[in-house]
Amino acid sequence: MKKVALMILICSVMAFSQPKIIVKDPWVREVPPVSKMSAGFLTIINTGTVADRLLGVSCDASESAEIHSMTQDNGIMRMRKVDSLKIEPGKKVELRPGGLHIMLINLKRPLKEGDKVKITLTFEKSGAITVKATVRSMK
Ligand SMILES: [Cu+2]
Repeated sequence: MKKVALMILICSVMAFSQPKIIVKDPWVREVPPVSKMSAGFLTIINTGTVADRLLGVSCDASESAEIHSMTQDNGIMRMRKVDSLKIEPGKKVELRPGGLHIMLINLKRPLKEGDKVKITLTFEKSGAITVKATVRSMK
């Protein structure tokens, strides 16, 4: 009986030591029809007890997608590919204009305000999470 109780305790502790990822407010920037690139933004929240890592992104509206950071080098904005993004427990990471973003490369269709696109985020521990992002105008 005691052994069983201990087992249950260990199992429940293990079950709690997990990341819990919530993806909020996904949206994609509207671009002119000639544009082959756009960017997606969202907030990733980890309400779990251990860190997780965003390993990759994809989008149904573009041939490929990458996680990018944006930094200013002597007044010039530069984008760099980020291999992975660590999401600490109890923390949130915001992807927003001027900072981290999801680069949508080679758009398959024009993105007009109000359109919906699917963005899939692949996490090391939480697996794949797909969200529906709304296309928004920057104006
Ligand atoms: Cu970019």
